[in-house]
Amino acid sequence: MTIRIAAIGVMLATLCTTGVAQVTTLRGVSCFPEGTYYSQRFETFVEKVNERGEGLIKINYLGGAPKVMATLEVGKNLKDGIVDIIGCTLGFYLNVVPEADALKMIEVPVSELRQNGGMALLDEIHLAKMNAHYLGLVNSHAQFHIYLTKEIDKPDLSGLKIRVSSVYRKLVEALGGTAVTAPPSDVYTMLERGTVDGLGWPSAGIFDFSWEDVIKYRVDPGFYQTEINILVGKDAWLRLTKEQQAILNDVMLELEAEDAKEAEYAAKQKEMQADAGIEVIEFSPDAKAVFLETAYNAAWDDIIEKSPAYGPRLKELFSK
Ligand code: 173
Repeated sequence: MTIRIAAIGVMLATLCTTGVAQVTTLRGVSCFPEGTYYSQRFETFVEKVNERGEGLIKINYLGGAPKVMATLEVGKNLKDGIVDIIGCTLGFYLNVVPEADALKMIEVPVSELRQNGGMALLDEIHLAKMNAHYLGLVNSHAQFHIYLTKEIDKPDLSGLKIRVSSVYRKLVEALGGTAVTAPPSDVYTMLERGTVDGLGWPSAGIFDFSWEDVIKYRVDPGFYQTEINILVGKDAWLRLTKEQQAILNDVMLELEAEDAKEAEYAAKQKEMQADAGIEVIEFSPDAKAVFLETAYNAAWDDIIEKSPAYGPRLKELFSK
């Protein structure tokens, strides 16, 4: 009797497995190490889709870079169909979509981009260059900073080597510094050994990499705006039914709607930096104005030079 019940159990389990096999599975990767701050929104996205999409769609989260693949290869792997959905900042896939650099210049609410054609343009660009559908972005509402191991008293980085992603390259160069590209996972050793004298990074997330041990200063003001984009490979997207696509879109919109909490988190992280002994370097009002003007002009000049076709339109749609 017991054996017969067990046998029925096995049969049922097999039937269920056959049902589950019809679920569409997408392979997902984050451009940041698993569990770190800039992976967390994507990880929440994955959890919500898997809950909501049970029996219909499942994201198989493979983990984050550099463990599952090199940071600067995630974008290309999406383009080539090796993975299907990624959470990634522009700086790590600029080799595939140079125009994505403009994402750091978004000054209007993301909801406005859904109305004014900005999102549609981003989708057009990502489809053309990356073979990817632009689902949306999170982690907006916060800014980037320069962090240093050496003190400066004006916006001048002459003689200093600064770790950059493409986000900060032109600014660092415009301020006379030497820009050194490296993924976050390499930065601790570089700071410790003095290979670089600082880095560009947002207000949040430095504790994920223990950089507070080696960083001494944060330069204020912050500049540009952070983002993590959620991108789906075109082939994977087109394989989905309308219902499956709607699950991805709905979860995206939900995360977008609660994204304002990012600003509070950034403020909290700045307090934590102060507690950890990181001092703020603040410029005089004039120097501050020069710093910000340099940051914004260096970025837009570069974006428009890289993409005369899309650059001016992006500027128009993204600026206040
Ligand atoms: O690596 C970076 O400094 C970078 O470009 C970035 C962007 C968004 C969040 C975290 C880091």
